[in-house]
Amino acid sequence: NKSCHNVRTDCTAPGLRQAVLDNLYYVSGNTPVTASAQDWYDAVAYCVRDRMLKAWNEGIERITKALDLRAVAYLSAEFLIGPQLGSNVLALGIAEPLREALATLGQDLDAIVDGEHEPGLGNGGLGRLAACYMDSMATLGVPAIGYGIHYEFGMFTQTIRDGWQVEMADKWLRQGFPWEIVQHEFAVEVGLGGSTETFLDAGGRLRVRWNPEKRILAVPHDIPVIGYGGTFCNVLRLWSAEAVDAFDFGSFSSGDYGKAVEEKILSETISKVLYPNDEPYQGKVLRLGQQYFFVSASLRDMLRVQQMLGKPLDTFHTTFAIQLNDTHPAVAVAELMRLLVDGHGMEWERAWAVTTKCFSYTNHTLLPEALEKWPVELFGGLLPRHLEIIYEINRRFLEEVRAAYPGDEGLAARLSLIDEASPRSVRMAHLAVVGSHAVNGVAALHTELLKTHVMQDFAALTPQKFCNVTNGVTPRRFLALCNPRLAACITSRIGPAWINRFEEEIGKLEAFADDPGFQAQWRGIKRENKAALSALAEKHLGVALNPDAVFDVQVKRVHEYKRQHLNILRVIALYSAIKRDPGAEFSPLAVLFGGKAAPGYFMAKRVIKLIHNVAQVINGDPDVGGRLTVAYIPNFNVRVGQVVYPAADISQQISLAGKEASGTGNMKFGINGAVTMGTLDGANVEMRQCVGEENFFLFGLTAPEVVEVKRNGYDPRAYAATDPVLGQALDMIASGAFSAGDREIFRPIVDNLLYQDEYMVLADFASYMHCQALVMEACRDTARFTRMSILNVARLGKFSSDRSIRDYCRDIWNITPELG
Ligand code: 26W
Repeated sequence: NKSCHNVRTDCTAPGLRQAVLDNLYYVSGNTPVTASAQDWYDAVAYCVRDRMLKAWNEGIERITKALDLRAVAYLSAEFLIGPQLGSNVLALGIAEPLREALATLGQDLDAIVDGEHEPGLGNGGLGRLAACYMDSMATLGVPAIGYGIHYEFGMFTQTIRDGWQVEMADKWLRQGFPWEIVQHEFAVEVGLGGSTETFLDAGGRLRVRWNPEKRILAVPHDIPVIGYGGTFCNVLRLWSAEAVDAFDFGSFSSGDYGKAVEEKILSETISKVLYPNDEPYQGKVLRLGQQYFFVSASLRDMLRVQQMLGKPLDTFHTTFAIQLNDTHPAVAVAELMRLLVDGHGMEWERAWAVTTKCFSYTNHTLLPEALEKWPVELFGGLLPRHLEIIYEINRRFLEEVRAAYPGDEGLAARLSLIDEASPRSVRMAHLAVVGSHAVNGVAALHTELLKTHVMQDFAALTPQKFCNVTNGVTPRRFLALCNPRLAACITSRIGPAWINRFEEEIGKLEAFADDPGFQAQWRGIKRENKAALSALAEKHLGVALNPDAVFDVQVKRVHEYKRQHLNILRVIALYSAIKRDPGAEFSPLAVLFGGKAAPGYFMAKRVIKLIHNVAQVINGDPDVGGRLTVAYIPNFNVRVGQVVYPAADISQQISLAGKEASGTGNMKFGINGAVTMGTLDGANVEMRQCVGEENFFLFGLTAPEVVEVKRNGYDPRAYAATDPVLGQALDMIASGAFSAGDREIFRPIVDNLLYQDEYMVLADFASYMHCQALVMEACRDTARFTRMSILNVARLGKFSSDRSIRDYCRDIWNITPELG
């Protein structure tokens, strides 16, 4: 109806055109003549955001009005949401009219979408998982709020200088972020430090009061998360820290301007920067401050909703199911107890019942060095009241343990929330388990290992708490959006329902696995995607990648347990084989790497340097003649991933069995038609079950074999001595073949492999090389390999995050999705 044409809601091409022009003029102060690329982006982003606001406002009302509704509160220190414009356009279904509208203005929608600088508010898997789950909850109609931190600096930008990683600050807000709405009226104060005191309340009861030394203002920044179809919208609420008072007028008036703003600066450091270390955690007080800051603000926000609904506090768990994404927000258990007991005078037992019914905890790692433990002294200095509460939770918990297992003091010590070894410390995973009604691992193998190793005592004590929810990824961003060619091809055969019913629909593709016409189309698309990635590599790296080569890719954080060095040893062995017999047949292979190393991770940074040096030698060797190419894609992030996954033929998932909790990159590659070369680790195990063993390239020790070999005394040198291919690859590195004769630069890597090799690279090498030969053979048989690729997509329906969210709803949250 043209008469009620509305510039903020109209989704026709002319309406969108007018909206963009209006924004350009009234929001950015520009005309099409003066507008920069950023101005066009902003104008389009605000135009798209306007069209989300109906669903957005209905979403807010839903949570704050419905008395009988249980919402998920997803607590996560990281949300790696990726670029927003493209995914929101997809969800609203306005790509075509918007493209047309922009074309009439001489603008290209794809170029504008590609120009977005993503908010890097996460390290890797855990943060991206949180974002996929937000997408699935909105798509399935699960009312949810994501609570996290509005870091001023996200994940660093990785640049490469002379083969070394160099970190640069990521000031992602420099150009503004059109998707967020600041909600000052919902700001809350958060205390830190100070001491506690007891007092008698009006009813004559002994109560405790915390007198924090300082207070910080937590200000919510809301980002809408709209589901596919555009009708259901949730919110991601990220807290940023501000000084309670802008500055100290006392100091200001007396002329000490520096001191006047000091407090402001100190307060704001809380949300200043994302810690870029995943895994080995560092006991830094600022990190604990960040965790408590966002947890406290979030719980107070939830209690505000509870009170606004007029519901009594002892029904709080009927309003919110609170999910702890790893232990980073685990202090929430103590904070909710404090708010209920100290703040509202609730009896301990009642408060504890409410608390445990609210919380559930997802564990994301088996690595012992990643389990968070805070020295008691540090913890008590920052959160004195919470330490007392944790002691009380522990006292009551150990009383139950001792009643159930009298005389077993070893068991009590192992289960205790406090590690008595010096320095005494708070075990955050134990706090999370005791304070939750459900604990889950992120893949079947991972959950099994949790129950039998890392948490075996807890599993024996409360077996009913433990369950598995295998991770998933959103097929919207990681197929429909990032691989439009393949998406259109799939839709042309099975219709579009796979986009929000992936698990149910994608299997229909299997019928076309051997259809020659479909196969040719499939290969053509892969080739176009490879050409697109090649163009980027050419532009940014000056490396020529042959789109007819097999693209073999490993992109993920750089970690010894993920074994990028196993991959590069394989590359060196292939190179040696070519050098030995340059005339032998060798089908073109491009081996691509990408990923960031934690800035303080010595070995990981040296592995990055090694890969670069190997690349330089191989790519420049005329004997190789371009048949083997190695490239390192810098600054791997969500945006880069969206170009890389669609272009891969082979996905490298080669962690030592028992170390990778799940992996999610494996799934992103798989649903884009890459065939996995991998170990029986994390979700690889289940992916292989789904695609069939003949469509998966397996190698390496199994988790029980790893334990067995280590028990018998693992000696990496024995492998180097008996396998000439391995011995030679190591010798080449050691002798300086990739470092212009410098024998020192990579000595730490070679020595570590020969004398320690904690992640058993040498033990798995021969099996990996054997597997490589099978891969090359399979790739030569085009029809067979295309069939493998199609079947990988068709049979990975289970790995949609929609399935994961349904699992959480049914097994943990007791919530029924409103859609689908
Ligand atoms: C305390 C420092 C720290 C920071 C982040 C420790 C641990 C983390 C994360 C748990 C690391 C992470 O991202 N883990 C990954 O989580 C993914 C989602 O479940 C899994 O797929 C990966 O296997 C797991 O390594």
